[in-house]
Amino acid sequence: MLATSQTQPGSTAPTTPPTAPEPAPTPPALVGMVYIPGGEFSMGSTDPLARPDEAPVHRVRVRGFWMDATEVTNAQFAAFVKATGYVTVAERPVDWEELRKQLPEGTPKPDDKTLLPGSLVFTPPDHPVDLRDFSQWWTWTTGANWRHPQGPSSTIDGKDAYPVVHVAHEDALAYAKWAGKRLPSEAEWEFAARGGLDAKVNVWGDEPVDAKRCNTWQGHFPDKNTLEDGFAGAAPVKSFPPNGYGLYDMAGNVWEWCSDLYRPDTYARLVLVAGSGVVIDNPKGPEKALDPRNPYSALSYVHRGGSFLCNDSYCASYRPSARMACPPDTGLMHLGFRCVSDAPAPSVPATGSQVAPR
Ligand SMILES: [Ca+2]
Repeated sequence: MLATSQTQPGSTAPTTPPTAPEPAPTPPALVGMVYIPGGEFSMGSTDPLARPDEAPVHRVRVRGFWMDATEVTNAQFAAFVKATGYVTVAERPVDWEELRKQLPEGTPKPDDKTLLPGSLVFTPPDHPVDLRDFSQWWTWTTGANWRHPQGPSSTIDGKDAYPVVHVAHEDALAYAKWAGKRLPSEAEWEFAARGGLDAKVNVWGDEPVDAKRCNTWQGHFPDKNTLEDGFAGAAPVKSFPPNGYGLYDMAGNVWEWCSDLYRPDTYARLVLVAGSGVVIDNPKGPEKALDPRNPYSALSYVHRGGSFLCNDSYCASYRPSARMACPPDTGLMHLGFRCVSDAPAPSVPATGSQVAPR
């Protein structure tokens, strides 16, 4: 309009300099997501902190996909529950017939009180403990679930922006289906976590972890948390800087479920089949799980990224290559998820503002 009003009578319309086309608006279903361009990367790690299941390092190619910029929050999960009436695994009575399949044969049925709905809550001891015995700091807590993360007397009031926790794998799948999304594969998760940096130890590069980079544990685990990062437990999403793709909390805060079943030798088996040096295309995990930590469970799914409990003395799993797993019905106070989408790539190449407004 301004250019027209300034046009002199009889003159031709002024030529305006060409401008870059406006990025296409992000579809509502993708708000809060970041487009991760596909590519190749070195999956796994040989870092001194790496565990055997992170080897061998091998080349992997993934296709482009959208990923939630943050862990799924309490507000987002509450919207799902409100819309669907969904009841999480931790809110249902424990199914003894299912549970006994994950226990040694002949395990007696426990007292009915211990089969009431509940989940595992981090209960720090006040003294150093044997780090081989996680029962020293995890307590089965009746009434603990996503609405009551620390137990029945706790709430999520005022914690809309905190990551939802105590979600079992099937809870995460149910949310993803409702949202028109899916869980990421291990390969997609690790590619995204690396933020465009290949073969680095951490999501920010090779510099060591510190309290400004992510929400982990400072001090002596599990009895003394010095709180240098300001958080004893989970932090609101986006409390720490994003990675190179604009993804938050890919290191620490809460663990994140993936779609793949777990085996400690996943990578060795892939390389054996594909051949050494071959780029493995879009791996989706093994057909059957094998989890030495849960030897009686037929299913065990990968989770990634570490949590507010990660500490180098025990579990340096804030590294993007670190792998962990649980049976699908497990809920934990430090385990959540984020989703991905196979929606088409944005029509205009992203220029650093891929994150849609929330
Ligand atoms: Ca995380």
